[in-house]
Amino acid sequence: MMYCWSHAGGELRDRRGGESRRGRRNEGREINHIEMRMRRKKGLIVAFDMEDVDSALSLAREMRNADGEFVIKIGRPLEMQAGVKIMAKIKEISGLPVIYDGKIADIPYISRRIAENAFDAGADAVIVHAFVGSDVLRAVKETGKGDVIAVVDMTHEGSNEFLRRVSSEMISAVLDVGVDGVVIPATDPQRLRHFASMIDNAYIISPGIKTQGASVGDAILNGADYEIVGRAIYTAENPKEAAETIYEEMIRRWRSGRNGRIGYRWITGGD
Ligand code: 6CN
Repeated sequence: MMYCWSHAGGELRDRRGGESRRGRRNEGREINHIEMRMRRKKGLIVAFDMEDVDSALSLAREMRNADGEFVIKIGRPLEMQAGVKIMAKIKEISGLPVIYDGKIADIPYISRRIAENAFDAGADAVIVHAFVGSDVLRAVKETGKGDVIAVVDMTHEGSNEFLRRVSSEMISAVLDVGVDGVVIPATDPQRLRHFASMIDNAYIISPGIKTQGASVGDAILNGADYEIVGRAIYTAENPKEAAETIYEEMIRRWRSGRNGRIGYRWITGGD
């Protein structure tokens, strides 16, 4: 049986969302993969893209007691200021799972080395670009050290030039490789809904909320598992409160929207 962290309180849960049990933290092996879809959780990924290391650490500390289901995504701007060791530190003081968002896009050997460095530094998951090809995704997956999340579409205007033309093909390819998660923008809800209907065995994380135009809850209502929010949280006067408020709003919309109209399997059975 595989176990993963319940970020609510350092408990272990079995992968199928079963009972939690305290005190069995290690059992002799690394247990740190995030299992969003399979636990049928809906949650908020807080993007730590700030460059001020003290603010990052202070928000991480506050997030330990935040009300809601949270994951922290560490981006390159913060990593470049603080170094790779920031991941273990943030993970430890927040008690939350950490995604390394290096948007890895290199040859298999280098991509694998970047991912290994991130996992060894405490990341539970890494984000990799799908456009570089299946061999890269396989190389990262083969590390066996954590979740692999593939980018198949992006929120910015320029993704219309090239990337969006091949999103469907990339989704098929990344599912064949067996990635754990997929990044799909919240900014085009119909497209998200369509892609979500193609994805069964991977969780969907969705950026573009608030600052980039999508409303809180848009992604969850269209098949995503986690919404990603950065600036609307870390530039707020009280970032922890902003995270809690956004999380609450997201869950409120999801609860009211899933009565009837939303028929995705993983939504109807959610907890
Ligand atoms: O909420 P914000 O717009 O401040 O930040 C969005 C976050 C950033 O960390 C950005 O790197 O989501 C990430 N993101 C990703 C893919 C994409 O297409 N668009 C994004 O904004 C990812 N991962």
